[in-house]
Amino acid sequence: MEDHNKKKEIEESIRKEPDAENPYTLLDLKLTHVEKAAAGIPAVMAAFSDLFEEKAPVRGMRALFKMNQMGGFDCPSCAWPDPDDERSVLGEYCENGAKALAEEATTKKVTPEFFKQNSVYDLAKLDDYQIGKMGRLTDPMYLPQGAIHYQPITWENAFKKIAEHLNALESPDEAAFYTSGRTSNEASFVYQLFAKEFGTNNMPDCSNMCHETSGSALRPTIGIGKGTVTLEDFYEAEVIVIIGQNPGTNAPRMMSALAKGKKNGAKIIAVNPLPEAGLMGFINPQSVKDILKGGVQLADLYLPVKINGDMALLKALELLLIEFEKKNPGMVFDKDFINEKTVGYDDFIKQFDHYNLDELAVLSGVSKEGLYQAAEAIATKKRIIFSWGMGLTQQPNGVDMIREILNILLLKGSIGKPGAGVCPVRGHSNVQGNRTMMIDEKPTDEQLDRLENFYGFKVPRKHGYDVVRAIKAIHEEKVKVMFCMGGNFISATPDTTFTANALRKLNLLVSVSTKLNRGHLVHGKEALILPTYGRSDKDIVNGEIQIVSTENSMGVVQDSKGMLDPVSDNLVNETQIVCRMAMATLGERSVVNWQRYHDSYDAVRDDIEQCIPGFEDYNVRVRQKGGFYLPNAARDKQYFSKELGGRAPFTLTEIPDNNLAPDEYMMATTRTHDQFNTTIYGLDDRYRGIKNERRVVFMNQNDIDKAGFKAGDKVDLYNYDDGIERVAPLFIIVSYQIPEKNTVTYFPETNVLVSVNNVVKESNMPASKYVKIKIKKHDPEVYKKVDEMLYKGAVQKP
Ligand SMILES: Nc1nc2c(c(=O)[nH]1)N[C@H]1C(S)=C(S)[C@@H](COP(=O)(O)OP(=O)(O)OC[C@H]3O[C@@H](n4cnc5c(=O)[nH]c(N)nc54)[C@H](O)[C@@H]3O)O[C@H]1N2
Ligand SMILES: Nc1nc2c(c(=O)[nH]1)N[C@H]1C(S)=C(S)[C@@H](COP(=O)(O)OP(=O)(O)OC[C@H]3O[C@@H](n4cnc5c(=O)[nH]c(N)nc54)[C@H](O)[C@@H]3O)O[C@H]1N2
Ligand SMILES: [Mo]
Repeated sequence: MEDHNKKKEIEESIRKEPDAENPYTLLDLKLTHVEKAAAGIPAVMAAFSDLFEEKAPVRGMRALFKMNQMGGFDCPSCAWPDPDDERSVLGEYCENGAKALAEEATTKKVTPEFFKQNSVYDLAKLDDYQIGKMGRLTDPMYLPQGAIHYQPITWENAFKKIAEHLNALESPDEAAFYTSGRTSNEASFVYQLFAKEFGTNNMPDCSNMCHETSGSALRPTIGIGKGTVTLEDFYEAEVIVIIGQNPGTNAPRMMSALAKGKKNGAKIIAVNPLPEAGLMGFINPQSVKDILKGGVQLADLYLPVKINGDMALLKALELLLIEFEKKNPGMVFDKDFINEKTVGYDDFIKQFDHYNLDELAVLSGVSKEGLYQAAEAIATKKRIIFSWGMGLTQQPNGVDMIREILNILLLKGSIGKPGAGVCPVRGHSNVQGNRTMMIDEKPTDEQLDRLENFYGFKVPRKHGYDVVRAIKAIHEEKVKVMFCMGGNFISATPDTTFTANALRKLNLLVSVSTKLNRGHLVHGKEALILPTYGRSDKDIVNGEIQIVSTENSMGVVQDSKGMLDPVSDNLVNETQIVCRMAMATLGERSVVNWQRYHDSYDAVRDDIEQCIPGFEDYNVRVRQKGGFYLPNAARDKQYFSKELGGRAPFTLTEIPDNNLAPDEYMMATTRTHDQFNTTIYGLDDRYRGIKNERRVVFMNQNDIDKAGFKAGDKVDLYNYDDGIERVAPLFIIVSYQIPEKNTVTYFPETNVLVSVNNVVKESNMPASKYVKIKIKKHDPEVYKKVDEMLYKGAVQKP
């Protein structure tokens, strides 16, 4: 409660500070201790306190007990799967799931009256934390050209406006349809169907900033762009390598799976520049015994890799495995698997003539002992899982690094068998389902053929814009209308100044949202906000509560049924929004019966079944306890690349040159324990010992000394990619256990430093964990250097 009051006080104090000149202020940073284990009692306390803060204790608590239960609703937070059989009586949720729910269940409202009182200009001056705390959107709102206040609009007129704008375009490719990853399978399917019938594949989505890299590596190698393991596999594994991922914060329920695997004998290896609490230990908040003894140690081995040192580390493991195999032929590699299931083994082995361990150790930042221990841990084992997150996917050579992981698993035959395989841990709760439903800027011909055959209209074949290409196309005014199905485009994307300037050129920006965010404030010439239901809300169509379905990280499709009374009677569900937009825009042109989809999710599911393999008997199986697994040939029968007759190729990759100038540092942008992407729950990062401030930069003490700084100093961060000066003003130096020359900051605040051209090779994702920065003493006048239209994100002057 005390914490809660403190938070309120801060919230109010910032709001009282309307310093229009210099918008950058710091809060009262407090450093506590860095946690050695995640979860435990403080996690439970934190979860409940958020429900109070959102003025939703009773409805929130009732909902918590339904979350991730059979017959309940899918947690809106991460995409970690639920156990197939029994679910914990205390609820299959975690602290961060509870916070996500509190955000959604909040009874605070953003009403037409609110918009009358607050202009977009005033609201944009607030930070993302303050904006998010305003509450749930209650009514459709319209911002006319030149206006600074959104005004109410009827749903019918909103759809008319969208139709007018879309139909006025010279080509359908002048529109882009963005998707964040919470949208259900049903809404996703009709959404992409509409975009294709309208005539474009411009469907940038959050995958383009998240796991596109994983898909780009996995598909050509193992024939499917998804993971190959189930939850059971975690319980049966002998070794689990967690690389570039922070499960304690971002997939907390993964911790119970790791603890169970560990209890069954698995060794856990963590590869991360930061010793994250959730990698080091776990205190199961649902086990009294665990709490009393302070939890279980998780990582048996922690390798403090340098940012982007992972490629050198993986090559070092391979070099050692090759050496071990030479000494003990047949003991380390799975020769039968290599012969029958792979291609390119000889060339792969040959490259290692050029590598030596000393060099690889230096490049990776990990000691030779550490590398030896890791190689020994996997040398004689076959049930090996590699799981990864943004630490790998948001690196310029992320695709190659994931291929290198696959190389190791192929050497060991550790894929498509119990206890073994790849686990890209997805972000948004239905981001994987969105892709299965063909929300993709580059759908395959096979997918398009099926749609075309079923519906009988000519589908566009030209690939569309992904996120980075969409930003550039908007900047060049090649895209004039953007429709966002969820998400917060301006805050989630890189190069905030560039992107903001692009978005302002749009003729129309439409956002389908649950809550107010910066995406509504950095708008086009005209803008619309369309309020919709969240996952936990009752979704009633024709008098009946509907179920929707989602797919988790492990390819399980299951139902989700909301149970909270919506905050307003004027919300429309996402599927109906799409159907009404389609009818308004396409009218007689359409061959699709949109009214049928509008009236029944079952009808949508019946047609998904016709167009997407693996959904046979969709309406029946989705209602079965625990849902159903989608087919996965790599997992089910070790059938990999179709082009190679079912085999998987070894891939040759290179180690990047990561040299930095003496005054340069490498910056990775990450999440705190108190945010969901751009939704900021609070201002702490408990596990890393940070309280009350987000504008911090983690540095190694030696770097701090060498640069003549002290911990606690105020600094400005700069990036100079493409010969442009980008600045993020006013950060506090925090001395941290992090490799030298490496720094970590939080996004979205530092997205302003990520060049739109700093992308991952092949997947074209922003490389937001590989940003070269310079750190300078804070200049009180620095805000004047910031584009006058832009501070704390982006602000448009009235
Ligand atoms: N509570 C909560 N849950 C979430 C989210 C959230 O914001 N909040 N977001 C959701 C989404 S969309 C996603 S994609 C996932 C993201 O989940 P994660 O992938 O865990 O996300 P990040 O916090 O970006 O950071 C990943 C880790 O990468 C490490 N890292 C940085 N650079 C490197 C490197 O060069 N090498 C290695 N080995 N590690 C590196 C960082 O130290 C950090 O521990 O979580 C999902 N779940
Ligand atoms: N620098 C840097 N940038 C990053 C990342 C990083 O690690 N570093 N991570 C990237 C990653 S992994 C991702 S996935 C993206 C996330 O990018 P986005 O998915 O665009 O961002 P979110 O913050 O998840 O979107 C939050 C908004 O979604 C809306 N919303 C929530 N629930 C619903 C719903 O059920 N329906 C609808 N219609 N709207 C809803 C709310 O209005 C809320 O404000 O950010 C990326 N950006
Ligand atoms: Mo993500």
